[in-house]
Parts: sequence; structure tokens; C-alpha cells
Amino acid sequence: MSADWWRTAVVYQVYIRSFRDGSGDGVGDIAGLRERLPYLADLGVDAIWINPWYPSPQADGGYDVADYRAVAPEYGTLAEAEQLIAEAHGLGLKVILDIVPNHTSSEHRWFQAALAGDEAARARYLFRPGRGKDGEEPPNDWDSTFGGPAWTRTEQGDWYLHLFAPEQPDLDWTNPEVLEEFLETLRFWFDRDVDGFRIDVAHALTKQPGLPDAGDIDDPMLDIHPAWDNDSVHEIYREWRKVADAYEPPRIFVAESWVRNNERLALYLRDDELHTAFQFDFLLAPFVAERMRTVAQEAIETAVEIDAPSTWVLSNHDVVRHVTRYARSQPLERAEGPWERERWSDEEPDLELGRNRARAAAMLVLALPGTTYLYQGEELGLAEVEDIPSDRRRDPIWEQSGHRDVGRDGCRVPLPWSGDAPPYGFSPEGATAETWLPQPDDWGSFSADAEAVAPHSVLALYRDALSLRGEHWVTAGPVTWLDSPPGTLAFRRGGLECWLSTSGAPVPLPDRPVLLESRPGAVVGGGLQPDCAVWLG
Ligand code: TEU
Repeated sequence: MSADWWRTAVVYQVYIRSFRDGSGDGVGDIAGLRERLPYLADLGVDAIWINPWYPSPQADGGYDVADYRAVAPEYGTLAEAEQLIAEAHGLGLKVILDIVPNHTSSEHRWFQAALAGDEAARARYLFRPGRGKDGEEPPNDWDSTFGGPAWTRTEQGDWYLHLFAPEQPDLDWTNPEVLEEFLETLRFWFDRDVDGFRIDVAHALTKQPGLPDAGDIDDPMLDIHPAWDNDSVHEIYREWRKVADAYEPPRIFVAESWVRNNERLALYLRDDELHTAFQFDFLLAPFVAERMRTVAQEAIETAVEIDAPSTWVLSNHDVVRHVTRYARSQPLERAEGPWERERWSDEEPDLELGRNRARAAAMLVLALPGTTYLYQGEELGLAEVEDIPSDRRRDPIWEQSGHRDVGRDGCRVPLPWSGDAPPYGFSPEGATAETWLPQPDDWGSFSADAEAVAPHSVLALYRDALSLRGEHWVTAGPVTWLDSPPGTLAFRRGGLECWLSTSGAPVPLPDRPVLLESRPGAVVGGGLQPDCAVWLG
């Protein structure tokens, strides 16, 4: 692949804890991932992004990192990680790791030293005296993303900031020792041939000086909040980019930046900062053609202006799987975002409808210019698992939200590979340990083996779409949006057209050959059926 592979790549997100278990302990690991690399190569993706595999107490699915330059024993060893990287490269797959710079685990040596009174270590975090007569009130009014205050009081009486769980103390990025530590971490993994990093909460590292109160904020992604998206963060990424550019081929970054608009997102993508950033507006858009087109058009206009590719994503390990999101008759608006589960309508999801729409949405993002990230299991058409018993839940959001939000476990259930009953080949034959999250009883027909032989499975669609994307769309040039009936969107790139319908009735198509349809019967008598997409030659 060329040095610009990241501009058009399809990247497969491996949530390693739930991808495949090679050791038989019910938890995914590097051995399991190595065994399934050929599956990913056959699927036709260009790269994999692996969620944190570092030593962690698992307070937040590994996003509470205790050592950034090691591999958690439950996932394997550093030597196995290096073998995985070499084997992935041997199959033509680039490897992107996850880096979590906003906060460490409370078990990280730095935070432990800080709690023991080491002043230099304390200066690497955001410790502040409380307010009120005896300092018994938090230093400001910030809330944790997971619920509750963003401050926890120490035995010494002062407080420390955590925008997420109390086990995830925020680092103070005004401290040069923090920057140096992370530049070393980048070099540690780049030296081991890692091709890039996905940057966790890239918009959170620097806070407004003085940590002022936020006041009434409805949506920290839409409103200006002193904890997020401060302009001082960009000097950090200019230093990171220098490290990445010093390698041959240069390494790359993809930012997880939940910011309020494309103008703010573009600031992370200047040519001396990061390469790409997830286009979350599209993920948050309801399955309504006009809305999807508006978001895509605006994203592409920004991408062209700044010469940074749009980075499309429909699901990840933090949001309700889009098969389920799209399975409601009434589209969910942004304010009800894909993770605000307690506000969901009590309508039973129509998963067949959701799956048909997910097929169509996949064809849309795979036809648009830029890069696309696939979340493990979406190629199987998996829906959100909505009935995980509360005693099996592992996401800290469940407890921290006061049981208001069931959390994200439903999109993190271990994948089905074969067989008709749990663990569906997730663990080796004969393993007795139960999977770390329970799997549903009706996943047999969604296993990779079952879908590999089913002629019109979602897996077959993704394999065909990825193959045709590489052949046609990757080099197809700019988008020309076409006039199309209400409830539809259509565009042409080079010699191909992509049509998608969210209307309630069939829509007449141009008389062009059908290259791929989102499901059998998507096109009948020259008409595109509702909740379908088609590629025309
Ligand atoms: O998530 C950042 C984040 O704020 C959103 O994903 C969302 O607000 C959150 O998931 C609550 O629903 C990143 C990681 O992707 C996530 O898994 C971690 O929990 C979080 O950072 C803290 O590291």
C-alpha cells in the first residue's frame, strides 16, 4: 500500500476482549486475533485498529491504562504483539493501536506515587483544593461523562479530576513531563512497526485554565464546555506529528474528537497535526436520506477544503449497534444519541428493518470518498444485545449513572464464529470458562461460519462491497450529488452511481446496470425498494 493508504483505507475495529479467545479463559486475546487474521484479510479490509491491550484493572474496558508500554498478561505478551504486527503486515494489513492520553489508570505508577505524596507525580495530574468551608465541595461544577461529579476527594482532603471514572484520573497536559512520556510511548510502539494510533478523547487533553465552572450545559458535544476542545491541545499534536513523520513510512493518527462542528474538527486535521478524525455527525444522523446527505455533503466539503479524508463510521464499542439504532420507526434525534439508552422509545426494535437499513448504510459509506471504519460484528449484521443481566454488566456507566444508563456492554458481546450455541467458537473447543459477557442464544445464524456459506448474508454483502470498492470507488474521484425523489439520496463518482432510499415507497432508478444491491430484491422492476441501496454501473 502507498504511504497515503490512510486516505482511502477500510479499517476494521478489533475490540480485542471480544474478538476471539485463544487461551480458553472466556476473554479475547492476541492468540485469538492472530488465528483470525486470514478472516480479516479475506473480508477485504486494509487495516485493523485494536482497542487498548495494555495492563489495566479493567475499570473501563482497558481505557484505564496502568502501563502504556506493555501488554496485559490476559491478552498475551509483547513478543506475541510483535508477532501479530508482523503477521498482519504479511497479510497486507496495517496495524493501528489505541492510545489513551487524557487519563491514566489510578493504578498507574504515577498516580500511586501522587497519592503517596510525591509532589512531582502530583503535578502530572489535576489535584485541586475543594470549595466550601472545609473544602468539602468539588473544585468546580463539572460532571463525569459517565454520571456524577468529575471530582473525587483524596484522604488528604484535596480532589482530583476525572472526566470519566474515578479510576481514570485526568493528566495535566500543561506539564512537559506528560508530553515527554507520551512521545516515548509513541516511539516505543512505532519502533515495533505499529502503523498508527487512534487517539482516545483527543479533544480533552487540555482544559480551560483555572478550570472554571461550566454552568448550564445541555450537550457537551454541542455547547462550549471548559473541559473539552480547547485550542491549546493543538500544540501537543504538532509535537506528536513530528514523531510520526520521522518514521518510514510515516505513521498516522486518527482522532476520536467529539466536537461541536466540522470547523472545530478541521483544526485537528491541519497538515502539521493529525491525519484523520472520525466523522461522528454521520454516526449520529438518523436513517433519513435528506439528513444523511446533508451530513455527508458538509463533511466532504470540509474534507476537500483541508485535504484530509472524511472518516466514516457507523458503530464502535461505545454506541448502540446501528442495526438496533435503525430499527425504530421514529428516527432517533442527536439529543437522544446512540448511547443515551434510558431515553430510548419503549418501541420493540424491528431488527429485520434495522438490518436492511444497516446494509444500505454500509453501501453508502463504502461508496463515499475517504476512509471507513467497520466495528467488529457489523459485517455479520449483529444487533445490540439488550438483555444483559445487571450482575453481568461490566461498563462503569451502569453504576456511575445510578442504573439510569445500561451502558455499552450490549455492543461489546464476544463475537460468534461457529456452532449453534454459546460460546459460538469464540473460545477453543473444550474450553469451560464462560465468556466475559454473556452471548444471546439466537446468534447461531449470525456466526461467521454460518454467514460464510449463506449466499445473501451480511458477510457476503460486505465481502462483495469491499472488493468492488477497491476496484471502483477508491479511485473514482469527487462526488456529484444527483437530483433524486424525496426520501432518497444519490450521487455519482466517476462511472458509478450510488442510490439509497429511506422513503416509504419504491423509487424509479436510472436505466443502468446494477453492480450491487444491499439485499436480494432491493431493486424490483427498475425501482429501488424502501430502506435499500444500490450501486449502478
Ligand atoms: O470515549 C469517549 C467518549 O466520551 C464517548 O465515547 C462517550 O461519551 C462515552 O463512551 C460515554 O458513552 C472514549 C472511549 O472510546 C471509551 O470507551 C472510554 O470509556 C472513554 O473514552 C474514556 O477513555
